[in-house]
Amino acid sequence: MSMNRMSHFRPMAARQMAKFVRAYSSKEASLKDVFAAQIPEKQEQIKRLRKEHGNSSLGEVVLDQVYGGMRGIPALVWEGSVLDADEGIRFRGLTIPEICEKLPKAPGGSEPLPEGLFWLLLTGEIPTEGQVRALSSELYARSKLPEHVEDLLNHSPKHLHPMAQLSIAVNALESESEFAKAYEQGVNKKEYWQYTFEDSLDLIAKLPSIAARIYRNVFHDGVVASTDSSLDYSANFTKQLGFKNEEFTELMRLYLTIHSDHEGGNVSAHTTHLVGSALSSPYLSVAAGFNGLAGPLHGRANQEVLEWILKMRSEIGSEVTNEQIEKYLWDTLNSGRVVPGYGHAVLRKTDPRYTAQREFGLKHMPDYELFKLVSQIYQVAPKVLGANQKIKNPWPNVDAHSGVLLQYYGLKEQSYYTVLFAVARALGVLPQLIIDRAMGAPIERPKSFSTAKFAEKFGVKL
Ligand code: HAX
Repeated sequence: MSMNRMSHFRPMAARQMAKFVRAYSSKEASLKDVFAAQIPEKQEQIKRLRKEHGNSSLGEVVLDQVYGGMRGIPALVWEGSVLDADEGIRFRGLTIPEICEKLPKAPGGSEPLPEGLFWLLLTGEIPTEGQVRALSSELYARSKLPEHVEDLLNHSPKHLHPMAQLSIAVNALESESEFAKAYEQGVNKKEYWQYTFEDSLDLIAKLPSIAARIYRNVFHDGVVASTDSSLDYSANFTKQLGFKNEEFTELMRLYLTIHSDHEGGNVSAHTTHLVGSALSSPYLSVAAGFNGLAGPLHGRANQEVLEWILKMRSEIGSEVTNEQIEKYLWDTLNSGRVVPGYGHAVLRKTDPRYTAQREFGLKHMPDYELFKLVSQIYQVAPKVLGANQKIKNPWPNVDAHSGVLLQYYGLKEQSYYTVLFAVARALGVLPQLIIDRAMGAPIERPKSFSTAKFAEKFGVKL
């Protein structure tokens, strides 16, 4: 947005609000109109809830939760999705099969368009086909990278992990932040959400171009294909990565949709929210979230899984028996490492994101040897992990499956996999950042105590 466009924003006066509401009632209303029209009612709902229940208890917090990574403490507001331990994720109340059915598809495609999921997460509404096409075009129009970001990536050493390169590039986009510029000019806090919205769309639009540049620079010839205004977000992304297979694009649509959001407490979502609560721009907030996603216990598990599977194959050979898998699992556990792709801080059953990817595999590559190996590990691993009482969830998570699907289509560089996760995660964390700014969410500041203080509280002498 230019300075000219910026000067159009003033505190949302009744006249402007009426315009948003009028636009909202049109069937082809833009995402911004739809969201803007919802704000007063949502603000009112929160105000009423807090007025009536501001002092109601949400339960007790015990010491183990404090030392145990804050597991289960209800301490965050996250509108886009809620995670149930047994059922898995629901996006605005819809399960993965439901969103796969209801969200608009590409012409001739059968997987959901992630642009549609972004719309759903921000507004709680399923967009029309026309609205999603308009959003795809808008993202296309915003996708060009500033030269200095391209230069930074082109000068990054190839051995620098792709996630570190991604983080650098997203931080460098701060130069483009309309939110940061508006804040510097003293914009009214009621308008924060509008600049956050503009930055969020710009960032989402530019992420595939950044990710593709990293991929082409690190693993290929450094040449990134141009985008095409007639294509959707995922099709332009796979084009830029250098892939021509429509089935791979379908996988990307599913992949970006199901990796987007997993409620607010996971490291990448919580970090984005936390940093954003200090009114850092969407670029700085999301870059911080990506740094968390890069950890092996979180998003990087998708890289670790592939490495773990490939190592198993190189040690045992391509014909692997269940007994050999069991031994390999025990060897991993006994050497004090985790089995990547298994376990979860909240889930207590097979992750439906794993199941969605398995179904894609069954449809498109049932005889692929690595797909079959993942299925075979699924038969053995829960029993081995379940034998260890302290592991609360022996079932596979999203990362147990994603890598082999990518391998099948030729995206074989596993150190790149978390970058794909990151592109998807931005679609989940940015709606909440926009909502936070529209609802006037405060800076986050929980209370901490030293161990000595906790002991003193319980009358324990250390
Ligand atoms: N392999 C070995 N040990 C495991 C394990 C696994 N897959 N899952 C849990 N454990 C261990 C924990 O390390 C912990 O051991 P210590 O008490 O010695 O520290 C113990 O079992 C209890 O852990 P938990 O309560 O069951 O699980 P947490 O909530 O502490 O941790 C993790 C959840 C996802 C981090 C964990 O299951 C794990 O490390 N899994 C492997 C890595 C992985 O797949 N991460 C991706 C998760 C999904 C995600 O965020 N994707 O991005």
